Amino acid sequence: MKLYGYWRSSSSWRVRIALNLKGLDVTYVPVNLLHGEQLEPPHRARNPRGQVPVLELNDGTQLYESLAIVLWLEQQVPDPALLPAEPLRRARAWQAAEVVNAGIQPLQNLAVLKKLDTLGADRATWAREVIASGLDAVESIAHDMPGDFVVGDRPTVADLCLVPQLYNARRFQVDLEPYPTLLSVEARCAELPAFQAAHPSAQPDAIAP
Ligand SMILES: N[C@@H](CCC(=O)N[C@@H](CS)C(=O)NCC(=O)O)C(=O)O
Repeated sequence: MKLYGYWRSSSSWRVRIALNLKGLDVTYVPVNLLHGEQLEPPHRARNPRGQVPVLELNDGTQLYESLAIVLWLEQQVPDPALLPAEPLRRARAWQAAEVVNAGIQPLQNLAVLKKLDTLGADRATWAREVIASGLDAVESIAHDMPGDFVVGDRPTVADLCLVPQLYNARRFQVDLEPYPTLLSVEARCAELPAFQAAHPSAQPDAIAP
């Protein structure tokens, strides 16, 4: 399989973690978002939205939307499960993932920030506000669920979404002090090789700071 992604793309990072946790090897194909490669015809043919990630399956089928990709992976390789079996835990994991996937990331992705620039808006203040508001919700979910990870003792789709979002929050200098549970989950994730190998700095297209 091939994963079309970008080193610092949080959605690509989610899929990299899922692939690593499930022990799946893929060929990583960088798409340079800063050069606009995502908007060029070859990538639009893979994803008409002009976004990464795209997972290309062995038969050439292409999947986009990171959570749809995670669902596909979950059915191909059920163990380790990224969606808990217990109904409440499963719903909470999905809830936390959706807060990030639908409630934070689309409001402060590259395309939105560029649009804000054209409107003369303060992109950093906007990003900080939407990130903090979403993290407030995820902190409350994680705080109420026992375990080392967002919803229990094993990483789930919620952790896949959380870890890249915290990295992104730091880029925007969001104050993370109000999120002690999330910081402790992040530290636990950072101990796992699957998370370490998925980190942006470990990707072949990473740009040195
Ligand atoms: N909901 C989508 C979001 C995909 C997305 O926003 N990708 C960003 C990178 S994280 C992107 O490709 N941005 C390119 C652009 O905005 O031009 C997913 O989860 O896959």
